[in-house]
Amino acid sequence: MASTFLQYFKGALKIVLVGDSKVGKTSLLSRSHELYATFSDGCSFLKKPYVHSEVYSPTVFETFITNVDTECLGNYQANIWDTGGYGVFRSVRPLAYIDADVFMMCFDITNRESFENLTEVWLPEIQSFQPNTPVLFVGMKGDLRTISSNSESHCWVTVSEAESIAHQVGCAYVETSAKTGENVTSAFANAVKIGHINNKKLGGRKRMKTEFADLYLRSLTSISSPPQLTTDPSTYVSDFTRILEDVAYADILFKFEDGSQSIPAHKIVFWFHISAFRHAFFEKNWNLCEKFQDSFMIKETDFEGKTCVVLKKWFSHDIFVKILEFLYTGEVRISKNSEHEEIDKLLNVAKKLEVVKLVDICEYLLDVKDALNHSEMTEMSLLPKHTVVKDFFLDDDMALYSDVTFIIEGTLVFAHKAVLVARSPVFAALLSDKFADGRSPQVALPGVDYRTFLAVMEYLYTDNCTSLGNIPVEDVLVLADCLCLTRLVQICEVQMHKGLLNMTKKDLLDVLAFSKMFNAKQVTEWCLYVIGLNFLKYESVEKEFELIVSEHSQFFEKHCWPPQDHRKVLKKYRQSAKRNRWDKRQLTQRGSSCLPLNCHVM
Ligand SMILES: Nc1nc2c(ncn2[C@@H]2O[C@H](COP(=O)(O)OP(=O)(O)OP(=O)(O)O)[C@@H](O)[C@H]2O)c(=O)[nH]1
Ligand SMILES: [Mg+2]
Repeated sequence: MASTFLQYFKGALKIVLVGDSKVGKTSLLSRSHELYATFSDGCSFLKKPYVHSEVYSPTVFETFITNVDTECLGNYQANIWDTGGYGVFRSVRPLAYIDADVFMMCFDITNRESFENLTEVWLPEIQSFQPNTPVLFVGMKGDLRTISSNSESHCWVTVSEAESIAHQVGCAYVETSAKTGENVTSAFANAVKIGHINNKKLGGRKRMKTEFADLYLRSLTSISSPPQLTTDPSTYVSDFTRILEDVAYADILFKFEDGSQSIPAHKIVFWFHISAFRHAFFEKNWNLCEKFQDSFMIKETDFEGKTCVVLKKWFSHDIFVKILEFLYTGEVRISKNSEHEEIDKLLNVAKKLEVVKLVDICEYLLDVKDALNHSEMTEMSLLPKHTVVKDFFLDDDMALYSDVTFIIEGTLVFAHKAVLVARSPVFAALLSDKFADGRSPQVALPGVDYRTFLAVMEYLYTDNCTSLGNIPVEDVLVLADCLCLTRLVQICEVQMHKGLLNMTKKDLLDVLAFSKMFNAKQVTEWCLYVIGLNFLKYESVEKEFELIVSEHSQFFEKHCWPPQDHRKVLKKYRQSAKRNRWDKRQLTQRGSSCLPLNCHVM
């Protein structure tokens, strides 16, 4: 802490914001920076414009000095502390409570639980540490009250309810909105007034006289930011380009009447995207193919084990390659600057074969269609969005055209070597070596859950894993790791890390052991980061903790917070809190409440 900061810090009224995660504490403070000049750059007080963001990032700890304008007390210097609402920060949070002059207890008016937690969680917590510090109830996101059509709004906390509980606690209630700025000045002015009156009542400010005061005089290093989770770039396009180029598992051969070189391909790619071929190959419905008579002809007899399709003379080899590239990868390898003639030809073939998405793209390239949904147009995968994954892999028709079958929990799942081999190095080894005799193998995977397997198959075929929210992400991660699908492991990690901030000590240690076992390196780092922020809490898990610390000593040297000195003070402070147990029953006996009474909203 810079010495100038300390200088302001000693005289300022200390306001601490507490409340559940995501109720809007940090957003309220960002709005306050627009209203009040804040000392944040280390040399001057500045105002910063507020920009509302829907993107949320959790707070661990923040503090700054600001000038709060109040009607009756003038410009009042305040030291404001923002705390993180997540349970996992519980052990470090009290560091912000030391010598607090007033607490702003925040809840989200649209989240009843966050309101109930004011008396269930937050009052007991802060009162055990600071029994003589007054509080102010602050309802957040007041702007949402104007959305009357919301079907859940009948569950929201009403103003009269909030005022009634505040009254029982013996404090005032202010409703604000960081988004619109409504009542923000009123909330802070009230907090200052309440803190000021209480200090006067107690005979002057007690700050810097407590046994913890020297904590503030030492430097408190800032918290290192949480590790950033990343996902490798997709290899879908390059994998599917390889499938197109690899003739090994081709089951169809396109021949050209004009004598151009034949092209081997895979029937499965045509399943969804070209209905003409679907009718022909899968449904054997030749009548439906009649309208394509002037485009292609399917030979009933196989050629080298492949179905032979003869493309009529007017088909250009180069244009057909572009069609195939699109069907396999979703990419149109033609630029907007290409000759109109070439795009026209592609459009013509796309129309003939009824490849609807490609027709859209060509028309866009020819400026016939606007670019509005261009990204939607080019997004392509073997299974279009509306496909039910289960129907695709379990379909009996698919059995005819699959060349590998899995037996998962007694159910047959039909798949295609070409896709599996290109997408997973483990499948590449398993299917190319062991079953090189050309048979359609059946592979039993005992112990693998059926829904988990379908989720991984969906990823292999489409690059998406839409069921991740509905099935245990850990199961998908384990299978992804077994199949060396690094990117899918990372996708699971992004999903998994969200839960880590609200985990109990034991659960977090279990996740750490799990992530180490299954190469979830980013989750491992997150677990260590969270442990680093909760050293005091984890120290009590003696043996297991010692092992973790010795194994990752370098990590903890860098990422342990707060520093050793502060941890000692925090320990002492926590011990003192044990003497101040707060009982919820005090709510009903307002007169005897140990909470200092306050003034009313201005
Ligand atoms: N509509 C609306 N949304 C808000 C308002 N204030 C915050 N939010 C949204 O609520 C989410 C959480 O806001 P934060 O300010 O980060 O929440 P927090 O209480 O600091 O959360 P922790 O740091 O985890 O304790 C964000 O996505 C904000 O966009 C508000 O006044 N109105
Ligand atoms: Mg925050």
